[in-house]
Amino acid sequence: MKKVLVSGVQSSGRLHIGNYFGAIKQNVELGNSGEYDSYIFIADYHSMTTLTDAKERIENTFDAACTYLACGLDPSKVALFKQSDVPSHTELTWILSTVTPMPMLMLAHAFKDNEAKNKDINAGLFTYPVLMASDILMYNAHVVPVGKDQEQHIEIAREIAGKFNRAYEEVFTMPHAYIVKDVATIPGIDGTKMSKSKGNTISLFGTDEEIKKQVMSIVTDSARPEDKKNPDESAVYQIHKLFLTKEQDAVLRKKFEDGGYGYKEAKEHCAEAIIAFVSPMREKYNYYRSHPDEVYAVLNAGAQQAESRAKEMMNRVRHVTGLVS
Ligand code: AQP
Repeated sequence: MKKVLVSGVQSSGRLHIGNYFGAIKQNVELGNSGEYDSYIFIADYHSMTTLTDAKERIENTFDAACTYLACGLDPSKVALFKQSDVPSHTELTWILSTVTPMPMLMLAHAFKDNEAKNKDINAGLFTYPVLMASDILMYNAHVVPVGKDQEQHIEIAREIAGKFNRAYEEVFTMPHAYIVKDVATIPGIDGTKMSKSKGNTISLFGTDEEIKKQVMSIVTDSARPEDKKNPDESAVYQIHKLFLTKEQDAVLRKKFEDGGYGYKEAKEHCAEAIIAFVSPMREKYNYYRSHPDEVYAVLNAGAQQAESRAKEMMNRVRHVTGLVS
């Protein structure tokens, strides 16, 4: 039997190059390899913890599907689906929440960060890691390709799986995070982790003008063009190198280290590299955006595949918990 791969992306905003390098790229490569039984979902239930605009959620969900297809995801090898098309994710969430220790959720980063900022925290945000555990355990995932920020959530999913298996029967497989070290945390234009919610993103499929504007806004220090610069402390370098070969990267590093390479010029080169890289994918993206029937057909087929697997799992879970005899 093939190992199972599961991953998701929230439909909480437009996807950015952090989402691409941190997760989407690996999801597409591993999924298309045919080595795994792959389930990639668009996490619209998750997006409800931060987004209350229905039209925006529909648009973001469609846009995420177009993005995955444009990035090369092969729907004949990967079930691409909308999370809420498989409503048993929420039933499993309830069941798993009954074996989840509250203190563990209180240590989750998303909860702690928002609490520290005195933000209004809804119960959905607090129990978000349980929904994520349900997304992963539903399919008995072995591998979950994600960015570094999601590592803790995979740990929580493992804990919950262990608690359930000990309380009832050995139902769930232990999932493993698949994190590529070099791209674990892509910085945003302000130098902190690129995030949809922080407005510090470079859109994956923005127009040339949008990409240029975002890149020209990358925060830099006050070094003059002639000054030597430490590439490892520069978000311009960190972002630009994502689009380079090893050899090109070495040349860019040296330019920063030698001095005589101003930030304005560095940003212009960075924007050119991004635009050259995304242009062919963006053409496909525009194609899918103008062919919604094709996109929804992929999502519907993916949902059927996921639903049939989820049904098997829920039958088992209902039996071992005594919800059905
Ligand atoms: N900056 C990043 N570097 C590397 N990986 C990243 N990911 C997100 N940002 C970076 C990875 O992308 C996948 C999908 O993320 P998500 O949409 O489910 O939610 P997120 O991690 O919370 O992403 P954002 O953009 O930061 O969204 P908001 O602002 O809504 O919280 C995940 O695998 C994630 O690790």
